[in-house]
Amino acid sequence: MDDLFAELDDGAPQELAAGVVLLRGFVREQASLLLAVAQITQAAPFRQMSTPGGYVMSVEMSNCGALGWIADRHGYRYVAHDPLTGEPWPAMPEAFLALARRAGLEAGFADFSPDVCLINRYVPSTKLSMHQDKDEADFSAPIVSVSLGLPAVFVLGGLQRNDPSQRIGLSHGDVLVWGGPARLRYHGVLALKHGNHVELGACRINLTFRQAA
Ligand code: MD3
Ligand code: FE
Repeated sequence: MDDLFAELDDGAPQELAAGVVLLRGFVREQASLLLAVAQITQAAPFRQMSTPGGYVMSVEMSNCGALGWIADRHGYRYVAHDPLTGEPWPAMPEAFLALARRAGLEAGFADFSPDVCLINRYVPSTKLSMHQDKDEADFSAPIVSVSLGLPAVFVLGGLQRNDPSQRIGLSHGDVLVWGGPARLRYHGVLALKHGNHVELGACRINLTFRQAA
């Protein structure tokens, strides 16, 4: 497990594969991000969504921004209103936008302008099965992922479901940016291991910034 977290925080962006850039320890405003997540999820509570196939996802999700990603029996899509409350999703905080832009730029993607932040909450044993992120209108925009709380093992596959995969450890404050030739690679998260994070307790939060419209 140790070398999954190799090359911890020497400051430089690491290109793990074409279009996949890891920024170890990139987040400098953890406390304010976590406060914002608490405020957002007070208005738009974390919930487990059901897939069209009838499975309940183990990860709990919420969103902020002009749009939010949802799954239900009809499929996967972006919607402007939270189906739980009927209200528009909470606005994306300026600090979220600034972080996502700064990460995109650092990874070589200028003009990243996300309209969605999907917020994923993992507790021990929560996992995310291998999938592609393909519900966005334009795949030329990258996705920026911010990891907070307990460490997780992220699985990076290829463009076909059965391609070989590699495993990457993601810790509190790490940012992963993927785009270009990597934009449609399969990926997932292994079951979260037990642990206690100083700020978040037995929990991992992942923010994914997307340009959906
Ligand atoms: C590399 N979230 O919300 S983010 C998702 O940690 C999702 O919660 C995971 O996958 C999480 O859809 C992983 C990192 C990530 C996401 C998508 C990728 C890395 C990727 C797509 C292609 C390549
Ligand atoms: Fe994904």
